[in-house]
Amino acid sequence: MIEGRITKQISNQYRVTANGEDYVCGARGKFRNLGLSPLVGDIVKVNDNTLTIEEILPRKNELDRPVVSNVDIALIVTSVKKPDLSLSLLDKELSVVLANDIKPVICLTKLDLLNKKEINELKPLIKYYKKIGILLTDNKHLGKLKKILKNNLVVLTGQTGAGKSSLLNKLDKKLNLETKPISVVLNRGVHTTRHTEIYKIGKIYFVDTPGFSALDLKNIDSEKLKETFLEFSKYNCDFKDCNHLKEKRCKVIDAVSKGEILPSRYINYTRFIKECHENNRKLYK
Ligand SMILES: Nc1nc2c(ncn2[C@@H]2O[C@H](COP(=O)(O)OP(=O)(O)OP(=O)(O)O)[C@@H](O)[C@H]2O)c(=O)[nH]1
Ligand SMILES: [Mg+2]
Ligand SMILES: [Zn+2]
Repeated sequence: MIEGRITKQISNQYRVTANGEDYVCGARGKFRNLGLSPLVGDIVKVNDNTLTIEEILPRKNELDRPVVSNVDIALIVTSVKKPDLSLSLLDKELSVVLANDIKPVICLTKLDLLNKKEINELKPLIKYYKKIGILLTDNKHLGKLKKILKNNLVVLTGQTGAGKSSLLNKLDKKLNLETKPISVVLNRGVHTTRHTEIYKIGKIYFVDTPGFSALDLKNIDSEKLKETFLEFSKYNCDFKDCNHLKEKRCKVIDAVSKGEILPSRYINYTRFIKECHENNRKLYK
């Protein structure tokens, strides 16, 4: 028996990568009966005589778009200019990623387009996100980035034009992905059906669909959302299940007014929680 990861699906066959070798395998019929289908990303046990997948190890997470399991890191590619930095988008990506038990890593791009004043305005924000425990780096310090991502399964997220493809090209010179200035009209809406594939750049495993849409708070309830605002957890409000909205003597609201919590973080929290409630209401109708 060998243990490896499914790195590609080819109709009802799977490419399993184990110890650097690829095996094309079938799957036991019992999975179908159990309503369980092997997914790209799964860690599986394979019978090396018959090349059949015998066991799927428990998944730590499972994404819909792209369809992939056991994602370790979401690399949130965030440009600081062209397109301009959007803290609401960044906070939403962070929340969705954290709610899916994926570790977020922010990679800032286009820092070269900022002047001194703009850099200085950015510094306290960077410091804040680092302080609350989010890993943050940029597309200049590739050594640091590679070290963070090493041996992990990574999905990329970030808005169009943020520099995802450019970053991958820098990490692997052979890759040569198409990059385009944002002024170019993009062929959105043209979908070519294809299966998710995991490929390797150095010691990093990437999911090939750049643009995991982390923009959906669907399926996240307000309790979970609250947890994704990591910096709130250290405040013990008078009400044990305080939502930090209109409750009296809320220590989070207190911390916002004292400048301990970034105002944009709190504002985004209140917006997202509203979105969660609206989604939940739709669900129960
Ligand atoms: N000045 C500057 N330009 C950059 C940087 N990173 C990327 N770009 C440029 O930004 C544009 C968009 O980059 P892409 O890599 O195509 O962006 P993307 O995130 O892959 O975009 P989509 O594929 O549409 O989602 C290209 O013209 C890049 O050359 C950077 O750090 N600095
Ligand atoms: Mg791209
Ligand atoms: Zn509170």
